[in-house]
Amino acid sequence: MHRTKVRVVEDVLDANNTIARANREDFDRHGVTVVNLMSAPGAGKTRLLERALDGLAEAGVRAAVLEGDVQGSYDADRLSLLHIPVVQLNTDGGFGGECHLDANMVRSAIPSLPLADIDLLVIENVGNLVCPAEFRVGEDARIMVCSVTEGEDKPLKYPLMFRACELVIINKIDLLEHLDFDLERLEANLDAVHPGVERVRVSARTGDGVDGIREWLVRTTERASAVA
Ligand SMILES: Nc1nc2c(ncn2[C@@H]2O[C@H](COP(=O)(O)OP(=O)(O)O)[C@@H](O)[C@H]2O)c(=O)[nH]1
Ligand SMILES: [Mg+2]
Repeated sequence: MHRTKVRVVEDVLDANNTIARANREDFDRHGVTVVNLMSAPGAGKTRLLERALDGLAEAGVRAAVLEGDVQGSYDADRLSLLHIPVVQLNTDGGFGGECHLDANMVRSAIPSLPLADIDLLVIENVGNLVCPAEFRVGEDARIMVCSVTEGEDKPLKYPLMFRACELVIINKIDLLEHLDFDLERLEANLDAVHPGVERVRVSARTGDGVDGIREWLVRTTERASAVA
């Protein structure tokens, strides 16, 4: 009985990986670098994108966003103000209100994406600390956002999310003076599950540290297009 359940999960993930590879081929064919942005709900993904994507065109990177939400288009509406292409993907519309994006959902959005006109696609995943890490969607890199209001223990409690990423953004540092939060302890917990993972300390509210994210996005886009 137990073994049957395990088999079903393996099959689902195998099928997902096959579709993720097809997505990746489509992105590569158009020379588009894809970044999967993950976090708990409210960690600041959309606010960070509002900050970090502003000014990216001046750095030579044409960006678009694929916005994943269970329902609604609140974040997509906010990001549209940046005058970049934004495509909304709702998981309640035929996808059962899933708590993460999977490769098939992203595949369904590909015809709506202007792949020929962009260099970078950022996918804002559904806010969740467990499922998004299990489902590759055809991305080149993953960013995990954790905010200082979530507690220092999150890397230890949700290690997969913190292991399955190339950059960790520690957000909301403007709030540190009001909190009983130990940044060094968070970073030590991070190193315990993903030793040496690249990290930046930022405040999407004040803009402190956001240049580091913009530089990382430019670097990652240049590196991926050099390999392609
Ligand atoms: N104080 C503070 N609030 C922030 C910061 N980043 C985001 N927020 C707030 O946190 C809430 C959730 O942000 P949002 O970007 O919607 O999070 P998402 O659900 O991860 O996309 C909003 O009220 C933001 O204004 C930050 O750096 N500092
Ligand atoms: Mg959001």
